Amino acid sequence: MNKWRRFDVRSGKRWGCAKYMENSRRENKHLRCHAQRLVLMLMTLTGLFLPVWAADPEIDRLLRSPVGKDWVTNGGNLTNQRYSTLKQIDTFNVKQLKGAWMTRLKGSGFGANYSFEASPLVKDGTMYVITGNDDVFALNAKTGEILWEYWSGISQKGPLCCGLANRGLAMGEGLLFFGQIDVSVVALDMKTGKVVWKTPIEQNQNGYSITSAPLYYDGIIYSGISGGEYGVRGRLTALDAKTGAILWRSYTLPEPGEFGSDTWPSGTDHAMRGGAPIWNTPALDPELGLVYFSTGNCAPNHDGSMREGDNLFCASIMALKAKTGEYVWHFQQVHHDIWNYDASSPVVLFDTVINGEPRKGIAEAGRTGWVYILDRTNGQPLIGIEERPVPQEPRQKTAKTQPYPIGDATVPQCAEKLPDYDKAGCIFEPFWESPVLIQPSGDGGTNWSPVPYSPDTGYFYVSGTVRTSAQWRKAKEFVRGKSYGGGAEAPPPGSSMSGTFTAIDSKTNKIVWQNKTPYRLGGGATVTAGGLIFRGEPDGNFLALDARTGAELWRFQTGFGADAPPVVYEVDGEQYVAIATGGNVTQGSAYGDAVWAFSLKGKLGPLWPPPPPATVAGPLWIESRWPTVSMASTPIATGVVTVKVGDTKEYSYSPARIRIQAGTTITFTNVGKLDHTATAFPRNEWDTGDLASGQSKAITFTQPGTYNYICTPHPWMSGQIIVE
Ligand SMILES: [Cu+2]
Repeated sequence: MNKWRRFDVRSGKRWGCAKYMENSRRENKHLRCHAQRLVLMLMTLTGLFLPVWAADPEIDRLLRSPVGKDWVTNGGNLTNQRYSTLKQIDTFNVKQLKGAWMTRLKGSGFGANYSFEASPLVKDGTMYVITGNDDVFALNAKTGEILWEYWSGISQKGPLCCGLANRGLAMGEGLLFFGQIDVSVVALDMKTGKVVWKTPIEQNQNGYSITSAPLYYDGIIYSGISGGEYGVRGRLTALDAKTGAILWRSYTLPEPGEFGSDTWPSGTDHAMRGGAPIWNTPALDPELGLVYFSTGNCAPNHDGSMREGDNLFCASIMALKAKTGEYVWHFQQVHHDIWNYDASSPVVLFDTVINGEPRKGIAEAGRTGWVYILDRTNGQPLIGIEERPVPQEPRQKTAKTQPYPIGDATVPQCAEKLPDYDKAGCIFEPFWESPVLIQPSGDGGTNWSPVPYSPDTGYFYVSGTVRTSAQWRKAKEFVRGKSYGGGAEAPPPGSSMSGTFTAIDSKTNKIVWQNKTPYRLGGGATVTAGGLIFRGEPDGNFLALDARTGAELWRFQTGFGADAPPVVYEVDGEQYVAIATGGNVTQGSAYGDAVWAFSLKGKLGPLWPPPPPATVAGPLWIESRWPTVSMASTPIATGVVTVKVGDTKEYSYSPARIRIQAGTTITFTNVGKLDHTATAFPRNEWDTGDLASGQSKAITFTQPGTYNYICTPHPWMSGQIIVE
C-alpha cells in the first residue's frame, strides 16, 4: 500500500486526464491521455513488482524473497540468512532421512591442499557445485547424474595462505559466476558449462586470489578478494554480469587524504598493503540500496609496530552504495589488529523488533568469538557495544580501547597457562617477540563459516573453534607477492582443540543453548521452517538439530570430511538437503570429492567413517589428514642430512622426525610448489626463513635438545629434530 501511495497512482494526481471533453479533437487527446496513463501505470506496476529494467527479473525476485524450492545464491538469498521455508522434513520425521544420491566429482579437489567449502546452487531441478580446484559440475538435482563439467586448469603454484578453496557460485542471466584462485571472475553458460567471459581482476603473483563466492544482483557481480597474508590491498570489485567488464573497485584501505587515511601513519604507504581482504559473499538490501560485507585482518598480521593507528578498514563490517561502491558506513570490530582477527564470516541481514520498534539489523560472527549486531541503516550497534581499555604494548602501537559487544561470546576468551610459555592472556593480550598464549586464536572464534538466522526462533547459529595459539612478532620486509605475516601463530604442541555450536538470541546477543563439539568447527549450517538445523562435522557426520533446543535428532556418516555449508531445495514436490563433502585443509578433515543429497524417500545408508581430524595440537597431529599418522607413530630417521620441505602433499616435511648428533648440518630443501619455512617453535631458536620452490638453507645444530618446528605461513605443518 505504501508503494501505491508513494507513486500516487490511485488519486491519479500525477497522471490525471481532463474530465470533460467537448469536441472530437479533444476526445482524441483525451483517449490518448488515457492510453498514456495506462502505459505509465503499467510501467509503474511492473516497475514495482517485476522491474522491467532488471536483466534477470526472475533471479532478482528469488534473491529478494524467502528461500523456497530453489537455492540460487551462496547465502540462499540477498540476506545470507541460509533460512529455507521448506518444511516437508521436520523435527518429527527427520529420523527417516536417508541418502537420495551421492555423486563423486571425478577426483576434483581431492587432496591434502584442497578444501570443499561451497554450497551447491539449485535452480529448476539442476544443481551446480564448485570444488576446491575451481572445477564446476552441473548435476541432476533429483538423481545426482552429472550433466556437464568445467575443468578450471588452474595452476597449483600461486601464493595461498590456506590451501585451495572456493566458497561457491552465483547465478543470473543464464550464467553461473565464480572467482578462481588465479584472481579471475568467470561466467559459464548454465546450460552447457562453456566459458562466456573471464575477467582477471588482479594478478596472482602479487599475492591476490579469490576464494569467496560472488553475489549477483540486478545485472552486477560483486566479488571479494583474498590475500590478507600477502600484504594486499583489499577491495570489492563490481563487474557487468553480461560482459564481465569491471564497473568499479571500492578499496577497503584508504588512499592518503581519503576518509580513514588518518588511521594509518601519514607519509607512508602501509595502508596500500594493509590487507583487509574480503573473504566472503556480500549481502545486499535493495530498499536501502546498500551492499554489505566483512573485511579481513591487517597486514602484516602480527606486526603493528610500523602502522600506528586504528588501521581502517581492517576487521570491519562495511556498507557501500550498491550501484556505485561509494562508502556509506563502517564498524570496526578490532582496532589495529595484530591477532589475525579477520571478520571472515559472511554478514547476515535480518529484521527484528527491539523495544517495540521495527529495526533493520545486520550481524557478523567474528574470530573474536562475539557476534556483532548493528543497525544496517547506519552501522550503529543495535544492542550495545562498549569501548573498553585493553592491555598495552607500546612497541606494537596497540589501540587504547577495543569494542566489547554486550552479550555472550561463543568460545572461551582466555588462554590457559602452559609450561614453556612465560605468558598466557585473554582476548586482546598484546605480545612482542617471545610467544604469548592467546585465545581465541587467529582461527577464531568463527572463521569463514556462514551463520544462519531463523526468523522463527530469532536465533543466530554460530560455529566456533576453541583453540589456543602462541603468537609472536618478527620483523619482515615487504616483498610484493610474498608472505607478509610479520610474526607467527601456532597452537602449542599438546594443547587441546575443539569447537562449539551456539544459538545466540538476536534480541539480547546472549547464548540460548550451546553444544560442545569434539572438533574445531569450520563449516557452517543451514536452518529450515521445519524447525531443523543441518550441519556437517569434519569427522564426516552430517547432523540435524532441533533449532529451538539444539538437541541432536539425526546423524549420518557421509564417509568424507563434511565441512561445507549445506543447502535445502525441492524437485517435483520432494524436499532435499544437500552437502558437499570434501574435507578442509585448516580443519584437517578427510579428503573427498562427493556431493550427498538426502530426502525422506532416500534409500542410501551411511559409509564407513573416514579418519577423524586431530583434537590435540602440535607434532601429534602431523599428517592428521588421510592417512592418519600421528607423530607418536612417525618413525625417527637417523643418518639424515636433508629434510624435504613441502613434500608429497605440499604440506609436510620428510622425514618429519630425525635424530642427529650435535654439530650436524641439516639442509632444508623446498620440494613443494609454494613458499615454506622451517621455523623452530615455540622458542624460535632457528629459522630457515622463506624458501621458494627449489631453494635450500643449511642449518648447523650445535645445542643438544628436542626442537619442534613449523612452517610459519602454514602452521599446521610440523616436524621435529632431536639433537644428541
Ligand atoms: Cu608452508
